Amino acid sequence: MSEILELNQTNLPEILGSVARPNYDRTRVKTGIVHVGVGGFHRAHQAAYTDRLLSTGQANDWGICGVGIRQGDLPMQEALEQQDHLYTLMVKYPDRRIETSVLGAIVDFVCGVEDAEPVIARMAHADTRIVSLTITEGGYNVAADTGEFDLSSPDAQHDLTHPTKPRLVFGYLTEALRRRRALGLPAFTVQSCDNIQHNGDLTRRMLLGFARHQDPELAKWIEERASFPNAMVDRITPVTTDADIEFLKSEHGFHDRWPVTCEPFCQWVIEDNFASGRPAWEQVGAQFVPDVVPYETMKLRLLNAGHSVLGILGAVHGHQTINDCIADDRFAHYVRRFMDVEATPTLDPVPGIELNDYKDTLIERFGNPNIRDSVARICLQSSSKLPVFLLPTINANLNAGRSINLATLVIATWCLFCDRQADENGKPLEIVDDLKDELHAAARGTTADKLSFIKFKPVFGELANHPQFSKTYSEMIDRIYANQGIAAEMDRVIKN
Ligand code: CS2
Repeated sequence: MSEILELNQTNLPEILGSVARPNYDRTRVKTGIVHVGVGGFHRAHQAAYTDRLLSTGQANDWGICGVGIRQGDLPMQEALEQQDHLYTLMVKYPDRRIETSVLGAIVDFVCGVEDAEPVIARMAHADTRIVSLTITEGGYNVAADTGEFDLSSPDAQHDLTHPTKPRLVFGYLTEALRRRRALGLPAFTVQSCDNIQHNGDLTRRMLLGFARHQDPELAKWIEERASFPNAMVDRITPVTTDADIEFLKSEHGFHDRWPVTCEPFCQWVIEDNFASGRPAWEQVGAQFVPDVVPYETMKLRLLNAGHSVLGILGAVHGHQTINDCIADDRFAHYVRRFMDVEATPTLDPVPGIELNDYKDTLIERFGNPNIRDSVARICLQSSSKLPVFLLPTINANLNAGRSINLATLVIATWCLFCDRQADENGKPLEIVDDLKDELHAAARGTTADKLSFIKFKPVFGELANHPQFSKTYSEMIDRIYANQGIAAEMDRVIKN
């Protein structure tokens, strides 16, 4: 076998012609976007759109500089640095085809872990017009009780008094904006690309919440000059596996330390509210709309909730992947019923989208046998997902007197998961969640008090006090704790 090439700019021409690669001169690309939180999703989504736009030859101002501000970002920085920030996108089709391209939109990477200065300087640089974020829910530092910026967190306290040595993204943004104001530069757009409801509004509230306490004058300037577009982001991006890395070696003869895999589907619906210009992402498939809310609500309540339905029920039943769940007719039928009977009645019409088609596409996407998205990934951090994906649907249906059974079984099964930490065949299931201990303790209380789990207010709020919900839930708990199996309970719920 011939030598395996390391992926980098020098070796790029040697890589097999079947692999697409940047057709633009990366040395001429300026970094108009600074992105915090370079993980799989950013690389399969925003950076992939941007790569395609750079390929048109008319967007040279919009390269991306990756930023890491946490210890956990270092492995990605290291991998990318060794390959001149090139990486491979492997798009996996249902017919088992894999479309392989090397992307070049990330042209630089700076890290703030040891020294914040290079990151602040890059954000404050005249070329920077957008700072975008995929920092996950936890990165927004929201106080659970008020929904406002959590000033009491140790990192927030630190950042308030150490403006040039920030730890939180909001400390970095504030300092960079302070410098821009001093230099007479325009403010930038802060663009959240996290899968969070009203992500732009949340970012704005958190940044201003922080800045007002550090420098009220500056906060006013930010409020007037910066912008925070909301967006709905969508592309299923499973965790990269060693098999993906091996595939590139054996099929294409090169070594990428950290490729990213994803499905063919890709969607980005963005509010057109950019303080200092933006790439023409609409030329490569993004959609700019005046109001993102109907799109994001549809996505959270159908796609993400659908994932949680399959992920939690599937994990306890013993399925490994979302496509395994869809290959099981009972699960495919259950999730579609959930979408039709419980989620859809809570949605407003979405401009340009026929919900039945959207749901058909979702079932196809979930069923893609090549994507092998693990139920474990879906179950990660359920304590921050379910209050956004599933509980609003339950609450809306309770208020309207509609069915809640399909969704309630997911909550009861999540209790069993957190209590037993094993599937029905006795195989261990791990709770990977910031509230792991609290969830386990609440679930363990079920034998003494059937409602113990749902009395955990940081996740469920007042739901346990709702008579219809607590009745439905406790009857389900009785049956599934009697070890009759999740499948039997799913059948019972579908029949009723
Ligand atoms: C998933 C999402 O984490 C989850 O529970 O539902 O990561 C989902 O794959 C993405 O939002 C798709 O855009």
